[in-house]
Amino acid sequence: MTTATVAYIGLGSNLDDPKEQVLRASRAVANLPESREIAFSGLYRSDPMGPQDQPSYINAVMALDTTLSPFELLASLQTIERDHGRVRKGVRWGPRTLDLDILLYGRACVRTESLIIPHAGLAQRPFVLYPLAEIAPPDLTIPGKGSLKMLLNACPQEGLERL
Ligand code: ROI
Repeated sequence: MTTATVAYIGLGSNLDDPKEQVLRASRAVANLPESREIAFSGLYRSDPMGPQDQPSYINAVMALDTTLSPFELLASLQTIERDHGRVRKGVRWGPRTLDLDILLYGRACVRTESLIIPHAGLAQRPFVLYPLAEIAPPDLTIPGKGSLKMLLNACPQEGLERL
């Protein structure tokens, strides 16, 4: 028997009714094979990190119990992104209809071209840390980055609005 791992998925959108995009995507993630939703954070609105000439974002975080491998999970999330109208334009940090990121996969550390776990930007992003803190155990530590509490203390909630 394969034991399930708790993976945390970050969801984000700033185009085509972002709130609905995030909610629709959360249902698709919850329906993935070999996977069960454990928790879903509230929705958060924030100004774009990066180029400012784009709409504000809606973000949330989901906890998923899964026996999919990190790479199977990545492939599944990319399929959902495509099915939900994401078009990859060349613009770095440009607007997107749907962004699904593996933030954490148990205590795994993965470092490849296509996948980095824990997610590289996690520690600097209030729109990831605050929804994560809503649904994660209070004593969560992020492999290689320290305790979630410490990361929250170093990352002001400023500009992040819980809907
Ligand atoms: N900014 C916010 N507020 N939320 C996001 O999800 C987000 N995603 C991105 C970039 C463009 C870095 N900025 C973001 O990919």
